[in-house]
Amino acid sequence: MITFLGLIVTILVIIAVARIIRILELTAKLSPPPAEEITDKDNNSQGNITLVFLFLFMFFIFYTTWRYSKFILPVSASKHGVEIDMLMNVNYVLIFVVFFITQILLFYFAWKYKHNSNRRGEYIPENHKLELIWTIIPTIVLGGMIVYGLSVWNGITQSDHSKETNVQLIELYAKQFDWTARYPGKDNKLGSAYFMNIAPNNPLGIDSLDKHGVGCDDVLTKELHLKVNQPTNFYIRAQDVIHSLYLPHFRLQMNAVPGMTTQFYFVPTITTAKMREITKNDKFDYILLCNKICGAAHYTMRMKVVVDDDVQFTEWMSKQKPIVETNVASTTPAEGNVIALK
Ligand SMILES: [Cu+2]
Repeated sequence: MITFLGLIVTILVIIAVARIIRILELTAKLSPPPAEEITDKDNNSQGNITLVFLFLFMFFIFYTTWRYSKFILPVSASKHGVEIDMLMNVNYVLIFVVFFITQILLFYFAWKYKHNSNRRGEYIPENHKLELIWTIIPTIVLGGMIVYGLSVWNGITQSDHSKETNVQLIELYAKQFDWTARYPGKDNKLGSAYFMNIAPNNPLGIDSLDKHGVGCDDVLTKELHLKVNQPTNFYIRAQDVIHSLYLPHFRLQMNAVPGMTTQFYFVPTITTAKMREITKNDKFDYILLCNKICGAAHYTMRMKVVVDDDVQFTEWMSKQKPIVETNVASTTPAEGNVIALK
């Protein structure tokens, strides 16, 4: 009897559970689960968050600019660098003006035109006038910047200095991973070079048959000394891969390419001593860096640069020894292969 009653109770419980499930199914059909409804309140709070973001964004832009301004290069130490700085500043002004206008409008519009159930959006499929304005103005501004930039660059690199007689010639020779400077000595002429002559005692491959080179008065140094206000012409060569001669304080950069000689003419204007006063840093030194990723030890490829006044430069130069190894083996280069530095 108890077994029979137990069976009936079990069956009734199963039926009851089945009915409850069915009831739940039916009620679910009557009222579908509430969709993610976005209310005006949600839109307002999201709109306000975009405004908060705008203020934080602007605050951090000014803060980081101020915080890291110490890493900005000091005043240019070369004559042409002043023009480069001017070009940079004009670019900065333009970029910042456009940046602030567009970013402020972007977040302001997101806040002002957030969805509102009492307002309908306006349908504007196209607006010729607006499109002309935002095409023509940037075209004129960017075109102007390109012309301005090119004229500055051409003025720096393509001026004719061939008639100047007091130009200091210096060869800068790049190889993995160091720089060597070569001064022409009293005759102010650099001897020619040929890569087959490269040897442990002739790292630049200078041609000993050339009377201006080995056996003459050329000087090799591992520190670059420049004379203040002295027009200087760098001849730049590389032994192995492309390097780049980079003197950030002089706003000067030129690639060093194997097999050819590149040049850069400039006038240093601030001595190391004066720059130490300007930067209020007793340990300040100019530096020459390689600015092309040229191999594993690329980051070590640097050379100290010193800008001397006349007296200091003469004194330093008098301590340097000319190359006198006249016995450097020399191979007569095939025509066209010789690198003549004149
Ligand atoms: Cu390099």
